Amino acid sequence: MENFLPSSKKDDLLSAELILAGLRTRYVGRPVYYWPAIGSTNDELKLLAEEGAPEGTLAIADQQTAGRGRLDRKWIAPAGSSLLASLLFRPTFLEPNQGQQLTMICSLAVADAVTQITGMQPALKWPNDLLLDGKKLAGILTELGFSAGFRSGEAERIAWAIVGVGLNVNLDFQSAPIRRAWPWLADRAVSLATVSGMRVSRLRLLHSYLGHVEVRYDALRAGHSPHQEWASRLVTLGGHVIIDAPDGVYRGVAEIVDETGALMLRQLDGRLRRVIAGDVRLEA
Ligand code: BT5
Repeated sequence: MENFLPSSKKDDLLSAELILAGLRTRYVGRPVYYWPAIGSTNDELKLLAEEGAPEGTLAIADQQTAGRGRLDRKWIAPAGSSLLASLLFRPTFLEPNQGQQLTMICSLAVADAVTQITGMQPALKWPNDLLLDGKKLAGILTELGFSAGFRSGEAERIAWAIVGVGLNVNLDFQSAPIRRAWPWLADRAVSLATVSGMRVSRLRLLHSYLGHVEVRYDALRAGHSPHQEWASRLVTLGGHVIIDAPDGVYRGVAEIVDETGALMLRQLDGRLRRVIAGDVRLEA
């Protein structure tokens, strides 16, 4: 198979002008900040958020020198290969513990875009992954900033929320250069190009994603929870799982996820444990 490393095809290029030229949204993706290379789009957008950037602002890069996953893990993406995009929300209508609903709508919107542009249907995996052929296609990193009211005792609110998406598009994790550089990803990661056997336009994926985010975020603001749809598409629900959580390793059956995105695990001793964050894998 072809290497799927960067090409000069127009379809594969990103720039603020190209992004804005084809954008059909009212506010999601506006304004757009594009960098050929930057540390992390989430970090840049956080600075912009603190300077008052509006809801919908998009920070996007062709390459990141310090791309992050959760718990400061690294996100790997060679130049020209991926969609690395962060969106700013100011969801003052959400309760402070409902931030995960933004991860839900953006995960669903990435899946919508992949299906619209390639016809493939990725699976969702709790809490923040998209999978194809059982391997990781995309990861989402949601970060929240809180503000307390002016008078003491007032409830704190979500002042800003940044949702960063890393989507593997035109790269082959089995190719020799990528295997050499990141051997641990070869069996765990996958790209749209590998599964479809074709190059996929990052620009078309991005436009589709932003459009779906806007529809879903408008619905969320109007009071429609994405929880049911998101939960119904999670691959791990109902299975015997092992969860590596920040405070320990837990085994059991992943029964449900609640409205806040927490996973309810029926442990081997019958007790139900609520897990807010962690990595889940099916028991072998
Ligand atoms: C995530 O973290 O999956 C969230 C990734 C979010 C990346 C985006 S890119 C735009 C924005 N700016 C940023 O700086 N970040 C966001 P987590 O669940 O912790 O998964 C991280 C783990 O996934 C790593 O430890 C690797 O094992 C694996 N990984 C790294 N790069 C990968 C890739 N390209 N494809 C699949 N898996 C990868």
